[in-house]
Amino acid sequence: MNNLEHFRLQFGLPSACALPVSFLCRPEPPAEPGTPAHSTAVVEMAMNSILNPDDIKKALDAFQAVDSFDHKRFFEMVGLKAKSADDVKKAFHVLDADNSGYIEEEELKFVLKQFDKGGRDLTDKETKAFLQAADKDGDGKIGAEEFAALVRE
Ligand SMILES: [Ca+2]
Ligand SMILES: [Ca+2]
Repeated sequence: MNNLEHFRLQFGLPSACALPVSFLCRPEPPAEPGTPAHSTAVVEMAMNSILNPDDIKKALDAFQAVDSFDHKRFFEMVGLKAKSADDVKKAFHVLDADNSGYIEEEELKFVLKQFDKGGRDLTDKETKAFLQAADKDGDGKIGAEEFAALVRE
């Protein structure tokens, strides 16, 4: 059931296009061109241009085991901790896959895949711990400042 159908049923309205409210009959607006549709190839290139691919591989290998992820050691191993503020910012933008200006929990779960497409998903436990460590203002997502502070920890 789509939203329109749901709306119609909820308010006991007749079939949508019999309504005088013409906006309800309009088809979904087309997606904005060039927005989300995240290309893995582009992402990989971006992370690889900031960090050494060998370091990324080593770091990902080190945290293969479920629930072994440790963001402090990870950022150190991939070499991000030693990078300039500018590079850390670039990394943040790669991890903010939907360009919302924040790394949300959903993005955090797949954070290792942004370093290398062979990276595993974080478990819910790891994702929550990661978010909690970074989210100093408690809004449930990681801002650029929070990310930079976490990397430097
Ligand atoms: Ca985001
Ligand atoms: Ca936050």
